[in-house]
Parts: sequence; C-alpha cells; structure tokens
Amino acid sequence: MNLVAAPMHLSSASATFEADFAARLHWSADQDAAIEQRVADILADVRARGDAALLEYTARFDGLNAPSVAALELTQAELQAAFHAIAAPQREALLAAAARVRSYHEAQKKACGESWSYRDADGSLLGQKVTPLDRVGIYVPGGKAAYPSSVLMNAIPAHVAGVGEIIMVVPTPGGEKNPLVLAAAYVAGVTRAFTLGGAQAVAALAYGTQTVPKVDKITGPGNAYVASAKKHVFGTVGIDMIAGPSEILVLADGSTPPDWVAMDLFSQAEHDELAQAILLCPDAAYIDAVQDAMDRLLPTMPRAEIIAKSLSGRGALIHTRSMEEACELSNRIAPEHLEIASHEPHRWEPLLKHAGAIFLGAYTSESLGDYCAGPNHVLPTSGTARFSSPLGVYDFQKRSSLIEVSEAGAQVLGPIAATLAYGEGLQAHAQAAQLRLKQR
Ligand code: HSO
Ligand code: ZN
Repeated sequence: MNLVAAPMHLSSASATFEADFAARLHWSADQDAAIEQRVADILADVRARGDAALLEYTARFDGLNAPSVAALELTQAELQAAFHAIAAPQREALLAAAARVRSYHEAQKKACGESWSYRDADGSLLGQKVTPLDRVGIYVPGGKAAYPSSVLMNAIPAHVAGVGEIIMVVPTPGGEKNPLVLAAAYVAGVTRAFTLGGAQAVAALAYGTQTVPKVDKITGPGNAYVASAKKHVFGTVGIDMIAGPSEILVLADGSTPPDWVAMDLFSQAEHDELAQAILLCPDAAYIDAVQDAMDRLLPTMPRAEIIAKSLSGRGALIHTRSMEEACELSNRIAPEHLEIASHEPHRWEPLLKHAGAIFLGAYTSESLGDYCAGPNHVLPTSGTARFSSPLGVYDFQKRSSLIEVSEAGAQVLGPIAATLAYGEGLQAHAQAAQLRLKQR
C-alpha cells in the first residue's frame, strides 16, 4: 500500500474557509445505544452478584479463567519483580519521569491544594479545609493503548494529594501482562492492582465486590465500554474526564525546522486513526516545507498507516493571514495540546486562552510533556479545554467549608439570617439565629 500524508490544506482567506474549517473540526462521539445497553446490564449484574459476575465477564471478554477474584490480584511482590525485571534504561527512565512528575504535582499542591482561612472583623473564622480522597480507582487500558506513562500520570497526583489507597485495574487479555505497566505501578506507589478490565472492572470499583474494594473516584482512560461505564457510575463515585482521541495543534511562525513540526504532528496522529493534528501558520512556503517533510518521513514510521488515516480524516494545514489570526483560530479549536513553534513564544502565549497544555518554543516537543516534563498528560480533549483542566492533585482532593462564628459575629449575622429565613417561611431557621442574640 502506498501511504500518503494527506491533511487538508486550507486558507483562511478562501471564501469557503468557514465551512471547510467547521467540517474538518466536526466529528461525532455519539454514544452507541447498543454499547450503552450492554454496559448497563454488566454494571447491574456486577452490582448484584459481585465477584461471581466479575469472574464470568473476565472469562468471557478477556479469555481469563480464574478460580477467584483474589487470584486476579497482582501482589506488591509481583509489581516489584516486574520493576526489577525490565531493562535498566527503562527502569531509570521510569524513575526519572516519576521524579519530575512528582515534583511538578508537589508544586501544584502547594500552589492550589492547601487549606486556607481568615478571621473577619468580628473574630469569626471562615475558610476551606482540603482533604484527600480516601480511596481511588485507576483504570489502565490493556492491549495496544497500554501506556505505562499513564499509570504515572494518574497515580502520582493521587499519591501527592495524600490519597490513602490507590487501586489499579488493568485488563490482561489471555493473561498477558505488560511488564512496564506493572513496573510503573510499583514506581508510582499503587496500593493494590487487579487484572480486571472493561465495564465490569469499573462496576467493581464503583460498587465494590467481596474482593474488590469500593472506591470514591475512578480516573483513567479506556475504550467506549469503559467511557460509558464511567458515565453510568458517576454520582455513585466521582470520575475524571471522558477523554477523546489525542489532538495536537501547532502554531508556527516558520522559525522551527519543518522536520521537527512534521514529527510533532505525527506524534499525536500515531495514537489513533481518529486523532487530530493541525498546523496553523501565516507562511505558505513553510507549510509546503512541512508537507514535504511529512511526505519524506511518513514511510519511515512503523505506525504510518494510523498516521496516514488520522491526517487524511481529521488533519489540516491552515494558512492564516497572520499569527494573531492563527491564535484566534486556535482559541476556537481549544486543542488538547498546543505547541507555539515560534522564536518568540511569549509574544503569542498571552493571546492563547483555551488549551489543555501549552508548549512554548522550538525545543518543547509535545512528546516531552507526554512522558517526563512534569505536568500531567491527561488533558481535556474535543474542545473541552474551554471549560476544563488537566488532571491534577486537585482531582484527588475535596474541600470542606469551615465556619466558626464568634459571639460578636452572631449578633451581626443573626438578624440578617432571621429576616431572610422569615422571607422563606422557615421559622426554625430564624429562631436558631435569634436564640443566639444577646438582646432579643
Ligand atoms: N498524548 C497522550 C498521552 C501519551 N502519549 C501516552 C504517549 N503515551 C494523551 O495526551
Ligand atoms: Zn502522546
């Protein structure tokens, strides 16, 4: 097969640009009704029958026959052994990545994850107390999308937040375990791990079974069944985001070598045929140079087929009138990853409002962020960066309001509360406030 890198070429000056642009961005993540029904059935069954149902689904979907769910638990010794069995450079890379991801999330906790309070003029104390979740579940996909890096990105912020127990589930179709995933679980400090997957694993974490403990929140990516299951159990437990296919948008002023940009576009396209890679650039000759680089480099890629499908289906190279216009278009797209491939990235960064992660300057390839720069690689996709944020320490914490009203404070607040309470027809509320007034 002759594979070609064929992203759509668009120009913002063209009369049909708005329509072409909208068509390229549009994609459907519509839920499949058949999947929804099957997932609902599995969830109900695991909820009702616990371990027995879990074993049956694991045998049916993963071809894994076990005498008990306990037999599907990976011991700490096994995680540790996996860590020691992998090649030394991989071990060192995992440790180096984990250390940087940990430092970043520790800084994040200091900056926005601590309790706070103040006393007002009457001596009343008002504030917020931050506490970690007691127990969380981390879903790790199996098969071709089994990413050890994602184990680090989910478990480390949970650990830094102070979560008591981190329960990992990972499907092992046919019993085949991914040693790097087990090693990453060891490095990240996962408390318990089970070789379970699919909607049945989400159900086990959400409701608890005789063997799998019920968690308070489930994070981590998964296929359509897992995504649907997470949506279903939301409310019983917390969930993180529902991640769509990876996206990269490169804003280029023409100063970064075209090969670097071509490879950055490939790096997200190679995740998935539905991934999206977009280049925005005011320099037409540079766009041609990136296209040439893609043509030359594509045949050297082991995942050329996925890259080619992703680029032809959802990719675009867009010629803009200016860098300012490129920034505006980028804000409309709100990409998961946004690279500013410019010699003056700090000139453009203030114009950029919506993106999961922003990578500044020629040396900041998005792939460094995927593994080891430090920030989390679990990011909002599909335009949801307009209203949501990267996975972080804050996702593994919750907040309680703190209120301590002084005697003097009660004299000031009492009449206000009582007046509003009578307005709502709630006499007990009013009297609770009034009983504390010194002169009544
Ligand atoms: N770019 C992916 C994360 C990842 N990349 C894992 C490589 N491994 C989603 O942001
Ligand atoms: Zn990636």
